[in-house]
Amino acid sequence: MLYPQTNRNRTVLDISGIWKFQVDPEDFGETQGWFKNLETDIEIAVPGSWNEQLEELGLLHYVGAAWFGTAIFIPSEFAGRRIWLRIGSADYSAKVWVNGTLAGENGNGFLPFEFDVTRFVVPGEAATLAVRVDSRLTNETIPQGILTQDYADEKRLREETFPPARFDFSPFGGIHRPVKLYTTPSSYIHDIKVDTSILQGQKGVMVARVLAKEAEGMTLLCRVVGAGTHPNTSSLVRKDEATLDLHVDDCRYWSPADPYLYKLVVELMNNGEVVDTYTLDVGVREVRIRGNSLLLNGEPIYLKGFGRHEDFAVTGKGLVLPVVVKDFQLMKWVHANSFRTSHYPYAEETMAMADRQGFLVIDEVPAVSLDMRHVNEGTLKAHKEFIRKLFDRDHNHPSVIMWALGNEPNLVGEDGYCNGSGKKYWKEVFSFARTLDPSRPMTVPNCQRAGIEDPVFEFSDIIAINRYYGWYEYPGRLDFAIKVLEREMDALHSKYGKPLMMTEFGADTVPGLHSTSDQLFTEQYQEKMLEMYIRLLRSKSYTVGEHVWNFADFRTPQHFRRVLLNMKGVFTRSRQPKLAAFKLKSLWSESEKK
Ligand code: GCB
Repeated sequence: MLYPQTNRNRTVLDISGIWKFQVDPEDFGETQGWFKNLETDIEIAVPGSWNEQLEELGLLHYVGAAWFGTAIFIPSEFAGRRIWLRIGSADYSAKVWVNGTLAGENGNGFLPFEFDVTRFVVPGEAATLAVRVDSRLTNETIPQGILTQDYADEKRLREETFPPARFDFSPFGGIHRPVKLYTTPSSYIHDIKVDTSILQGQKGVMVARVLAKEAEGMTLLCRVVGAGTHPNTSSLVRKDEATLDLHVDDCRYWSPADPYLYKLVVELMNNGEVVDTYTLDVGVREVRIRGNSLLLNGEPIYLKGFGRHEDFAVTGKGLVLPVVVKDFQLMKWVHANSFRTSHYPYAEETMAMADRQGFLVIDEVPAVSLDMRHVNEGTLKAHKEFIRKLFDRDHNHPSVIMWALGNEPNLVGEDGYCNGSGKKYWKEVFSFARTLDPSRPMTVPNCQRAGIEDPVFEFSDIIAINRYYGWYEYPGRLDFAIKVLEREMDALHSKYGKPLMMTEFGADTVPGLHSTSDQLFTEQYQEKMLEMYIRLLRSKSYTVGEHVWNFADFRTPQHFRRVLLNMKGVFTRSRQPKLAAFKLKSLWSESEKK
């Protein structure tokens, strides 16, 4: 799916802003026709979560349906063009009406969706937009949901959170990314997928698969703009498609040290006229695994960085561009070169910035803490659909060097997971994902509880582990914790013979709390624990990365083990550094792994 862009054939209009809002806990909005007229005085910012914005209306923990409405004006210049309505994300599902008519639905939170709304609007006239967002999750959604009753039924009352969630981040609801109208011509470039590889002698190859609609027999012209030499290529559109091979001599490869982006200009031509244009940023790079190493353009690369969250005070999960910029600044300051989009796809604006800033990204499908006892055919179907849509959205990002197809299955220790349900499930998920993208390594971060027999290890290209020895286990006993960890890492490596990375390790830390001895929650304890883990990881020849949990403190559902936030951030929720930030900065400024 292409990100909307304004160029000589296309126009984008951002219609985010302050919209009308109404919760619908009884779920009668649709039968009462709220999509025709949303009568309310309540206002809300789009993008933004309702939870903290409207806390005073009792919505901090609200999970359910809610309505968003706005009046827009369709510019006269849109006449004769195809008009699209695109929502960057709405969590977790949404139904959209334009001028009172249903335009479509979407069941994939964290992902963009769009509808051709040309027939519902009149250029030069006003129009109304209504969106019903539902933040409820079920056993058949990705992520999976949980109900209050389930904790009792599963005899896990001590684990009950409010609101209930299968994961450790607040289930914020809302329209979380920008809403845009954009136009295309009636014959248009619908999609472009570029695969890149490198050849001996500083040569780069881009293979562009272009999908063009209503364009049978037209010509696609591809031009590369940037360093080196690169002839133009053209191809006829047959059955909506064309594949173009572009060769770049003296190619400047994309890497964290030189995140060089070519511009790939694609033009749809009819009788010598340019009918549509799209310009895509392309980084030429190749990711491989060889032996114990992760290679970028043939060179070993070691990942230093964080598991993160999209989370900020008041705005919740809503996209705030200054926070995106600040977070990249802080990651650069601390000498991180990578991050994982734990535990869901991040905003397209963030992914594009990672391309430009040279960050290596592990892009995660929100199959977080899947409970195999509640997984059924519907869950598997939803999981595959999510993978297909995420791969589709993020295929062209050079920054995306690996997919995480989920996180921490078997968190609650289901019987039979390791030698039964888990193996069958993950085998299916991995082989499906590999048919869609054979070029990138794939993994699923494993939780300690699933142990070293977790079937995800067999299918993963890189062993990814989340470990909290010294925190949830062996609290305060760091020397012992590190010994246990080392034994386990060595056992994993000798069993699977694959590169290993630590995708999570960390300690909750209250800023301002200090101690001269090892004491949980102090800034010294976090600093010491992170350093001990990092020194161990670097002493092993088979490790390829260290991602600290977490970049910044983030809001979680209520539970006695969380004081509003998960406080494992190296930065506070408002992005102030804790002591450990300075330690990481010094450890990560060493250029070599050891
Ligand atoms: C984990 C989860 C992450 C939690 C973290 C923690 O293993 O992957 O979502 O936030 O532990 O702090 O408990």
